[in-house]
Amino acid sequence: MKLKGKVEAYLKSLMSEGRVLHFSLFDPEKIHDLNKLYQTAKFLYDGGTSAFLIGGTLGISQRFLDSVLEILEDFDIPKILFPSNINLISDKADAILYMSMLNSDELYYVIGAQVIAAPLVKLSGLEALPTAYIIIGHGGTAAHVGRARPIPYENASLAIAYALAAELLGMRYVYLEAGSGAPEPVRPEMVKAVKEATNVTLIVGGGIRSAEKAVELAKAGANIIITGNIIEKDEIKAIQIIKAISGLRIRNAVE
Ligand code: 1GP
Repeated sequence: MKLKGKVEAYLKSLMSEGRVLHFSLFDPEKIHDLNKLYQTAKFLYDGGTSAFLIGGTLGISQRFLDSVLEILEDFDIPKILFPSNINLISDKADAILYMSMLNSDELYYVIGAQVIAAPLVKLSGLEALPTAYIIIGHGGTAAHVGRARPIPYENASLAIAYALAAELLGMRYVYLEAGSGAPEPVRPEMVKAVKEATNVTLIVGGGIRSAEKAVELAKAGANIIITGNIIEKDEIKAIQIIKAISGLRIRNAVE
């Protein structure tokens, strides 16, 4: 099924039932075997993941990105780009998190890359999901490369201010990112505070490694939970996370 142009509606329809979604993140830079990618993708798809997110911080070739997307084509869920830079764009995906790293000190990550990529995104027909990317706490490689000034884990009021600014600017998605492999994920207190203060679709990722933590964040108000590292390290745990949050029905729905 071609989902280009229908991704946001698809996600909304799931969320309107009170579902919390799970996106499986694949970092092409860490994929060494496309057969293995297919097996893993099938396992996650059969387990009930809602979408595949494709992205990473370090560079990869366009050809390899296309090969990864061709492998994922078999699965009937959205393939969404999660680009760290302008090289991670392919019309073989359905949609793109069209992101601005709001707490970067580097103008390039706030608006520069977006300007360079805009004509290409338009031409590709990719569905753009306007997303505020906000780095929290540890921040990982994304914080380092993106020259972020991470918001401390406990500073929920600052996170609210950023998320509100994003909403007032018209962004429909806010991604609270603790960084891939972060020792501590975003705290539920911050997720709850941001959810209560805004009406955006709230994405939370970075350092989520257990079903308990994922459920805690979902109950706090996350609409979409992202996991990346755990998929590479422990597929069974990844499935447990998917199953745990897909069983939830929460009145977090975005209006
Ligand atoms: C990173 O939020 C994502 O951008 C996922 O983080 O790899 O720690 O799951 P993990």
